[in-house]
Amino acid sequence: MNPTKLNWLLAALAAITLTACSGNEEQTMAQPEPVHFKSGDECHVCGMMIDNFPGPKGEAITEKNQHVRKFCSTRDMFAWALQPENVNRNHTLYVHDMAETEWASPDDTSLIDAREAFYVVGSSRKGAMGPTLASFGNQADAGGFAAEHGGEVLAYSEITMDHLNTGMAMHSMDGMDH
Ligand code: CU1
Ligand code: ZN
Repeated sequence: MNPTKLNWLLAALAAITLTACSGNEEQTMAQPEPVHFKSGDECHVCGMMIDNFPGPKGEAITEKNQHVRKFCSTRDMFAWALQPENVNRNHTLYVHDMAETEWASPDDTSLIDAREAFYVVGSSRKGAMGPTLASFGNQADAGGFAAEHGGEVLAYSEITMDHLNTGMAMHSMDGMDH
């Protein structure tokens, strides 16, 4: 390769890198709206009928094909979202804000962005799969819940598989198709 060509190549590479770095304002695609739960919906992880159970639910709208996955509990939503094939995907995730709705039968008008939510892990309140993560739109509400029912407040990004399994009943992952 002659020097002129090399210089040209380097300049071109630099330009590409610059473009990539200034991608901050890359088009933010409109986030899909939450889908309401309906009677007969089954949990994508465990297969249970979702509306028979108390506690916050979760749902995912997949990044690629906008497939809707519904979960009986925030616990099962995380069990799916933290799988290696999902954890780095930008799936849209929703959970109920338990400050806005009843534990016994969460209302879908209070679905919030799961990635912005705060979670109480290890409280005494049970969801569909037993111990679960109580989800809240704001940290103070999560703190209030933890003061009353025990547990620790964590942000979405702080939650790991360990939080799902500590004190939580293990159950078969047989229904775990993706
Ligand atoms: Cu279940
Ligand atoms: Zn489930």
